Amino acid sequence: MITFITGNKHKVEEAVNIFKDYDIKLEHIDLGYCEPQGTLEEVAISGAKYACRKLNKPVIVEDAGLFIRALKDFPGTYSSYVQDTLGNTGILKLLEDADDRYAEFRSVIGYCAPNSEPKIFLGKVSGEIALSEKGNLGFAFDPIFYVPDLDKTFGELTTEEKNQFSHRKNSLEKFIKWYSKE
Ligand code: ITT
Repeated sequence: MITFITGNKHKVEEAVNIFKDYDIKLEHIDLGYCEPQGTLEEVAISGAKYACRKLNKPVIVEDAGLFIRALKDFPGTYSSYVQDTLGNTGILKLLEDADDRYAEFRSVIGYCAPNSEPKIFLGKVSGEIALSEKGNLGFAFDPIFYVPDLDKTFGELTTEEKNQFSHRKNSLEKFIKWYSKE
């Protein structure tokens, strides 16, 4: 049994959908942990250590973000705050005149079990910032994250569809592969 520590119900829904294909039980707790300012990796490691010590059982946490090349990787580790303040309209405005619209979603899973060192697993997905919001599925930046190969934004994909490509799918799958061998 693994406990996923997050306050984001969309993350839970996606993780449940990914874990269902494997023989690993997942539960979810919204423990709330203090995120230090730092890289995704630093936040994932400290969150996993903290939650594991607190609950005394194996846990995963995830720190994720949207990294836009033309904005020097902004909002990156500030994604959650920027989504709540500037929102998608604000990001579109910042990129109004940008030719380079390349962006990446990154997800780092931090895993920690009692009496062992934490481990991290990175997943990414490449795309572009769309010219306008499209679709109302998914959450946060999904309607402005355009995937050229699909000719769709993440906001136009069901959870099932998003889970075939997403940063979260990639990081969780790396974790699951490693964990299954342990
Ligand atoms: P927890 O820390 O409790 O897990 P959170 O929403 O605060 O939940 P993060 O600290 O990892 O999660 O913040 C990442 C932010 O990046 C998130 O709030 C969204 O705004 C954005 N984000 C991450 N993954 C995303 C995705 O798959 N689709 C759209 N936006 C995403």
